[in-house]
Amino acid sequence: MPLVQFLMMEKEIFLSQIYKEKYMKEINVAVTGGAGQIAYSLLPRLISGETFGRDTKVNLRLIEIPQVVDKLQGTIMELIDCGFEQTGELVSTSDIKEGVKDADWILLVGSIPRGIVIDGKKIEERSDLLKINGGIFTDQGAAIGELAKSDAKILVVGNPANTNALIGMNSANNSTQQWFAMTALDANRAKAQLAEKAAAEISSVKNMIIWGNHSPTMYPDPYNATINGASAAEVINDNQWIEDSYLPLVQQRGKAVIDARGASSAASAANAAIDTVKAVINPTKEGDCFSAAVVSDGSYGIPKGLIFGFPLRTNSNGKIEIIQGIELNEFAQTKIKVTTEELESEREAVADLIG
Ligand code: NAX
Repeated sequence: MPLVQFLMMEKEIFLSQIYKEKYMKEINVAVTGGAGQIAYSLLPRLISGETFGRDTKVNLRLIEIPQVVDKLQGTIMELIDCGFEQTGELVSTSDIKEGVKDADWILLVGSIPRGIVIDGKKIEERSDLLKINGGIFTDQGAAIGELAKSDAKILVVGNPANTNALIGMNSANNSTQQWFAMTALDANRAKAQLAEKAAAEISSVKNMIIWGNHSPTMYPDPYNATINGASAAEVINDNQWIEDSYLPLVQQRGKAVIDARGASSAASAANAAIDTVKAVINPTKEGDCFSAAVVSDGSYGIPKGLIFGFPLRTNSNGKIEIIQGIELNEFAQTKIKVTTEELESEREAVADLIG
């Protein structure tokens, strides 16, 4: 390589290093389930500048169970090889306390899946799943409440996401931190179905609200969603399709992906996690909302304290608000009642874990 070209390259590297050290903001992000499928799609996007901005260096802590933690070295090698300017420290650990210390964001992706065999018993029942994961989220919540930053944001992806978040939040017992359970994948799936049915651009679908639980009882609201500003249900004008096809399509999409792919949704789930983080840290555009489950303050008659999917917006001061005044027709009210009852029965099943 000619000397001049070599010197120019060296100068560029030197300047970018100085810029990084002097001017970049820094953020600590912890991810559990770091060696899992979703994490594989998620992690590069967390440290590429796409999610937290090009001016923010991301220190990433990957957390795994002790049996798997060594594998994270391979993931870290790949993350280094991506060569993103925004990459800060990359750490792997099986110690949740080390992982979440001073964290700004914590993505709780890891959990024990349905169907796993524990002590010779195949875990199939939702109540067993709730209890097993409950134990994990109690410890993780306590560590977060004690050690993460006071304004930390926590996004629970691992299922059963709403009730895991409920357990984690109660265990954290830190009112200045904010907990979310992910429903953005459901919202993206619902938007895609509505856009396809209306032969509209997906970017024209707004205000997609997922009410309730991230489970087949969720209600992906087609009446308040809009396509080019008009009610999606009115644009589509086919109530039978909405009730008989659209709702089951969205509610059962996860299972359909598993049946087709032989593995659960990973790229789209990672994408939804990124969408949620971006929606939380950036002001929401007028006339739109984002979907995630947060603790109910009694809005829309939902029992206080449940982690419930609501229409949310981030205001210009960075505060997350539950959007008020959305009209709910009789159909919506029936659906919301079902998902509320499911969440109440999940809360009942883990009552001993939430004090
Ligand atoms: P994988 O089984 O590929 O990965 C999970 C990883 O979590 C494993 O590597 C496991 O060792 C780790 N893990 C388990 N317990 C842990 C603990 N206590 N601390 C740290 N790590 C732990 O699952 P993946 O496909 O990545 O899915 C992860 C979770 O996301 C599952 O619970 C899944 O059901 C849930 N999903 C949630 C979605 C949502 O919209 N909220 C959609 C996609 C996905 O199904």
